[in-house]
Amino acid sequence: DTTIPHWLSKQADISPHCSAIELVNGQRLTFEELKNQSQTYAKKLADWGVKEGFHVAILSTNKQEMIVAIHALSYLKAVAVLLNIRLTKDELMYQLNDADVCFLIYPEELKDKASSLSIKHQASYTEIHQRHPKKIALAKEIRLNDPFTIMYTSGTTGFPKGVIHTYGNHWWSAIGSALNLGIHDQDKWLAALPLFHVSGLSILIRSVIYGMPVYLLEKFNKKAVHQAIINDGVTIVSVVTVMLQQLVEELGTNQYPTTLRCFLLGGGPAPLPLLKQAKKLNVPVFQSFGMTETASQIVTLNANDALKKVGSAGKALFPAQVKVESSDQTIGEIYVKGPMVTSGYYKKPEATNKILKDGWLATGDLGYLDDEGFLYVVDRRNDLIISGGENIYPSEIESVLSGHPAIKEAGVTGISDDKWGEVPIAFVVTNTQIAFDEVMNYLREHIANYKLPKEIHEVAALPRNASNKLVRSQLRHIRKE
Ligand code: S0N
Ligand code: AMP
Ligand code: MG
Ligand code: MG
Ligand code: MG
Repeated sequence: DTTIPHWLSKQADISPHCSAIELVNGQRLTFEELKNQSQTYAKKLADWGVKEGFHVAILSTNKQEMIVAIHALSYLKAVAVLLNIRLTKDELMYQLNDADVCFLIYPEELKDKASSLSIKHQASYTEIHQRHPKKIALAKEIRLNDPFTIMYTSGTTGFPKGVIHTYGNHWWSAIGSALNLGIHDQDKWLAALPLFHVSGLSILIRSVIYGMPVYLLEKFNKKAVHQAIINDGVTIVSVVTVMLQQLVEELGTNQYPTTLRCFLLGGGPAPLPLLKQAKKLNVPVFQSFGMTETASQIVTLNANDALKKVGSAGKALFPAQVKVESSDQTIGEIYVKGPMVTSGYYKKPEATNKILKDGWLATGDLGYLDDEGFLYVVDRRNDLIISGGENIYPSEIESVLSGHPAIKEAGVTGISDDKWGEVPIAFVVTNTQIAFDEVMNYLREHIANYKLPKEIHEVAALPRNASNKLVRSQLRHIRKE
């Protein structure tokens, strides 16, 4: 079991006066300040009752306090359960119960949402600040095998599963990224992606391990990102496709300064026309393939190959491997292996064993390797819809729809969408007549807005195969009839 010094304490020792966090308003926090704030916060959390091994949920937009809270939990050896703020009460309660959460932290403006959740111990950042630091010993070391974070990802069954990330998963992910992109003196990584996804969280971890500032945006806004690149010396920006699209639009016929060296693009497919346009404008896009289970990118295109392999997700990062299993040596399921891959889902050994064999993770995604070993992702895992980088499983929407008394059964599939990439549409067989608005209002109570179907079609029957299983791929054809 490998042990390293606590990474934030270590960075505060090596580069105390370097910037750890920069905000749009010019405010900044050094590593020494971040360490001090996080340690004090840890002692206040301890005063509230948080102990080693406890699961503490954070429901928050990207705020400095969120970063402080995450590091504070590591000083207590507690586990951070990171919640997607767009989810409904039902969806959040499912995750809170499943993850055995007993404490919940949130910013003041999310108080209403938080109080609707039946978690006994809950407090806003401000309320925790008002506590007295308890005199306790904080972690001086990090054991790489210990769990650090849990975040939920939906599954084909419609029930989200908690992906456990150990410190080691995050450590190796950060190292793998550095061995590909390098660490430059002036590096400053912009975080506009939510910190409750590993896309955002991984930026914080890289920051602490590299001694590099995070430029933190509370939420994505194309003008703010543009300005940060032009005026504030941001060198790397993590993006999903819908963000890159908006940024390229904002850029127009201008060029970014040469200080910008990388848009790390992940979280879903990238349309070829967008990649080609970016190439034409000298926008440095690095496509990548990764998932929550791989603690961020695991396959990434590097700078030397970016131009000649447009459309490829690249090669496995240094500590990782990728292979494609197919019967005919062409397109098949993508498997990945490496120390950044999760050891499994929280309390779900069966689901874990299903995807992990001999260290290889079955991604469920389809692709091929070209003759030089570059990965091309051609199709995603079963039925998964990715809208603006957020995952939606048809079964989640179907089970909510069929829970309505007027709806007998439902089928959901994705259609392509200019803005979001893909969006869900639904087909329902009804018992009694029901208005579209009524269905939508009912759905809004149960599922996050980004999951709401853009169309609902009433049909006489759903397409089923010989064994009576719903054939989702045929749904879109019914729509055209
Ligand atoms: C794209 C985002 C920013 C859009 O959100 P925005 O503009 O803030 O929306 P709002 O103003 O809050 O809401 C406006 C209306 O739009 C709806 N809406 C919001 N998001 C979506 C969506 N995704 N799809 C459909 N509709 C959406 C709202 O509901 C609202 O409507 P009303 O008013 O009716 O409620 C935002 O969606 C976003 O942040 N997306 C990205 C999420 C993300 O990070 N995904 C990646 C997850 N994957 C991973 O973490 C693994 C891969 C990875 O690590 C990675 C990924 C990318 C880059 C790098 C890496 C890496 O390897 O490091
Ligand atoms: P998540 O766990 O939410 O991050 O979702 C990860 C999923 O996004 C993967 O399983 C893929 O289906 C999809 N994905 C990630 N990277 C790519 C890529 N480069 N091309 C196509 N799909 C991708
Ligand atoms: Mg917006
Ligand atoms: Mg996702
Ligand atoms: Mg019903």
